[in-house]
Amino acid sequence: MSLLDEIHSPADVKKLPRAKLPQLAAEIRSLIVEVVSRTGGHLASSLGAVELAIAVHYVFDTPKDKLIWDVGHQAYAHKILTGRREAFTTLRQHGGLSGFTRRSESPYDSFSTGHSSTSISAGFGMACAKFLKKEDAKVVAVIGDGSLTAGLAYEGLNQAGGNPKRDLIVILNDNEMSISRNVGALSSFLSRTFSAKKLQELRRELGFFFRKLPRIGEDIYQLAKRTEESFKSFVTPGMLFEAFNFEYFGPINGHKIDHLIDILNNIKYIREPVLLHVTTTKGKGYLPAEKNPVYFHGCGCFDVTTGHCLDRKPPVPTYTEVFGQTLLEMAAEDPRIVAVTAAMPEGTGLSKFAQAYPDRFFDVGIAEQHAVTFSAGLATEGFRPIVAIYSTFLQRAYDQILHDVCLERLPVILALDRGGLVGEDGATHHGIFDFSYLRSLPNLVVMAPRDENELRRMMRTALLHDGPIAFRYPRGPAAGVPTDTVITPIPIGQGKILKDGGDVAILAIGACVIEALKAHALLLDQGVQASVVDGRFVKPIDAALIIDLARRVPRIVTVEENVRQGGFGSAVLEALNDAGLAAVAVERIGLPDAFVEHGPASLLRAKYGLNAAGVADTTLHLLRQNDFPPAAARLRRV
Ligand SMILES: Cc1ncc(C[n+]2csc(CCOP(=O)(O)OP(=O)(O)O)c2C)c(N)n1
Repeated sequence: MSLLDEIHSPADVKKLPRAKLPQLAAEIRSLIVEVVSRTGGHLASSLGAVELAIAVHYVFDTPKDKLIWDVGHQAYAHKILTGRREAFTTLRQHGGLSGFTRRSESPYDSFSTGHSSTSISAGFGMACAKFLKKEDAKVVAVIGDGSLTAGLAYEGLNQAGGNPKRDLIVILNDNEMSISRNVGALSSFLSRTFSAKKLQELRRELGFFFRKLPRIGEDIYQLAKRTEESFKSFVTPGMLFEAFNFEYFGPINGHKIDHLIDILNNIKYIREPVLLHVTTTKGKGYLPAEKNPVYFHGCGCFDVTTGHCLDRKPPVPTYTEVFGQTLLEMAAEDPRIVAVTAAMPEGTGLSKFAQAYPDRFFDVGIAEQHAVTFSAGLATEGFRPIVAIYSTFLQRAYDQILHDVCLERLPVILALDRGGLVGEDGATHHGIFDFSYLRSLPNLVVMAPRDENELRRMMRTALLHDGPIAFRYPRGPAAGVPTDTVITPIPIGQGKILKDGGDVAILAIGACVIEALKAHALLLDQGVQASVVDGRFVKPIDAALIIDLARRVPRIVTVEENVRQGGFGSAVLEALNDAGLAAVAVERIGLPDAFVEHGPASLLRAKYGLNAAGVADTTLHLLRQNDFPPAAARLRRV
């Protein structure tokens, strides 16, 4: 019988003798590999944190003591140990366990996560609350070295270190990797652990030597020890955290459960901020993931024996690939083009650009705010920075877009990847707010391509535009249309009528246009002649086209993969209202004023009426409600 069968909560872990814990770790690893091979997920990060999860639950009294996993993508072992072993097979499935930590999922998930670098701030908030409530509980925040590249983490360290009476334990899980190799001064600082280890050996040998010297030996030893302490702080990572008033311990091997437990048992009694530096191997225990941690950071389904990906490669390139390839082509012609990513060169399709133009490529770490203001700086000097960031993560940089880019009309190009529903990563990752949050900013142009050819044209449009401009495109395969060899720009603010029918007009934006075109065919089967318009621009919207259309076809359906409030449909309503056409019947299809759960994107699209059948259904509903046709009862649901 396996040990895991007996583990229903951390209390059961505590019952195990320490000698059994490595076996427990091995069983957890097998379960994680087996399940993630079928569901996809953040394999390498979670495999690296198995011993850490066991040790923390062994030593601390969770959920009374609070445990926060930064990002939450490495918390699979934590889920398995905290009563979710059986449900673990539903990981990232619609209705199943989330791929991140969720307060609504378990009392052991102290904080809901998904976006990085929040753990220290949230943890310190909890520590202060415990202090105010006079509750004797510990707060432990586990953060990766990648997540420690974000400014937010330092804001937390700064406040926590300035209030030494509120104790907080930060565990730095250092695997030298973000999604790709970690970048910047911090990562080279942390990797000085080798010299730290060497230093410890040296200290031991010297201490032994000095103490053996007759009479003066002890004095020399004490002097050397004091000097060494200050010397050590120059060459070890401890210096940084000690400067923040954190008591620093480590670096220790994060796969040796015994050591972890010993040190956690010691530091849990320290009544001031503590940082424990733990070194781990990303993908630990599963060779394919150890060898290729970038691929297995967030992978699809794979064959456990070979580690080979089982997801079929789509027959057409993804939007991300088209973006990356087109940027390469454009950069060859235009030396002003520079590319900026916030720790996601692979995810945003910029790896080839980085290889071809290392001097014109900037990975700034998980620092979206900095990425935008840094790009504003580049733009003031005549460069054309393209900042490629997932729609959901660009939310972090709202004020930088407003204050540093739009206010100054700087020609920064925002490429928002993963716009719309992203699927299994769920509520923290859907890119469904960008139309609304960008549309309110003066001077900013906001576009969304319906297919890859339009994406390329929008990239050309952006490069020719002398001001801030954004385009957003979805996750996954493009539409599969042929692309023009000569890329022509699109006049700013110009939509396009793709089908001209007099019964109803469907105004769509982005990839929804393809669904609208399919809905057009479904409606024709029902005897309905629909116009289909590709809005192309969320801002400035093509008001002239919309008003002209509304005068001819007074029933309008708008379609967008964005929340309904403040998005493309709202822009259409405003344009109609401004033109005195408020009486036109408008139905807006989009996402509700709620957070959308995780699940396959196709399923979510169907659920929220964003696929062709949904668009046709809503259109028929609008027609039924607006006296069309006279024999409205004949209209079937599709
Ligand atoms: C604000 C934000 N930007 C980007 C990401 C995407 N992302 C998820 S995990 C990750 C790397 C985290 O590295 P680290 O903290 O070292 O954890 P590891 O996966 O190496 O264990 C990134 C960039 C994110 N979750 N949040």
